Amino acid sequence: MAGQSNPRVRHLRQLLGDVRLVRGDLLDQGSLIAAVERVQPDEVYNLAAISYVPMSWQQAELTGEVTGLGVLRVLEAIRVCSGISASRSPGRGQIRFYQASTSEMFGQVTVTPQNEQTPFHPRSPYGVAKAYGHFLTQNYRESYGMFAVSGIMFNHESPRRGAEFVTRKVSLGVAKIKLGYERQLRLGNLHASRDWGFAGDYVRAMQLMLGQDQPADYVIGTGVTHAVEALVERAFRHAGLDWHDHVVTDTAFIRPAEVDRLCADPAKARDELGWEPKMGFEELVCMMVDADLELLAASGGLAGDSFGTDSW
Ligand code: F7E
Repeated sequence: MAGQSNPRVRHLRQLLGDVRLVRGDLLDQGSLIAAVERVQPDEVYNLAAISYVPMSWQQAELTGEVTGLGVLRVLEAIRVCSGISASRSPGRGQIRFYQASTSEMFGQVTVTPQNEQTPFHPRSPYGVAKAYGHFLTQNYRESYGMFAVSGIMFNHESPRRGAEFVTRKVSLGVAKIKLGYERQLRLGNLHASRDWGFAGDYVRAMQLMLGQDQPADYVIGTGVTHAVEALVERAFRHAGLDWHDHVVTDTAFIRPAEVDRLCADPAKARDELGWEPKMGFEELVCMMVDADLELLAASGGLAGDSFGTDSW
């Protein structure tokens, strides 16, 4: 389903080839019911959200509506279209539902690494809204017997990542500096640590989750964590540059509340789904830098110009 005013729809059309796009809006219950009725899907993946954490402080109410209540509307569309009544009648068929939950729900952790039992302490309106969607997904599974599951995904990246997120901001920044378009890269907190993996590996995990006999939630991450500074160092080194010569810390990119360190314990996914990440941190960072060097060389330095340079 594509949002009604998503500027990336044209870009999506080019990537998707023969895939048919149907409109739906997480703010509009009727549009979601109409989309589910029209498509009659076997599986629904809700990957839609306001997902840039700093934006969620600027637009906290909208984040609650889209990222939180949007999950309710998708679940309701599936429930209504499946003929499941509020009194838990079995309904027609079984549409399987995947909710993109997030490690941001763990937030300020007291236990490392984090698994499916780790308590939540979200540190942003985004994390709070995602926790609502997560519990609601569990609740519809338990209340209505729906096949509804959450993947608690740690950060997952690729060359298609938006340039406002730190991995892509760094890979684009390195490429611009290497090709002589810029001299500086302005970043926020270099000491925060994240468990970064390759998005393609995580999409494989989503599909595996919906292919199980029984619905269950899974933590998906690599189990290895790195500081933003290590990401920066590796990316600049790959391009033959020293980050100390180019990176400037800028308080404009410091968040009102930070999540200092996240690290996944993906043992359940490994044991029950047979899932393991195929790409490690170094390969991921180098791949993203190479992709942006190629992109910028082809576009004369214009790619990504509208992203990643504004503070939150
Ligand atoms: O920040 C630090 C920043 O914006 C990572 C989303 O997909 O993953 C993502 O959330 C870290 C933070 O991702 C800059 O303070 C330093 O500690 O790339 P990020 P995120 O906030 O972890 C989770 C799993 C999601 O669910 C989210 O939707 O990097 N950092 N300097 C910076 N971050 C940004 N964006 N820009 C900087 O200049």
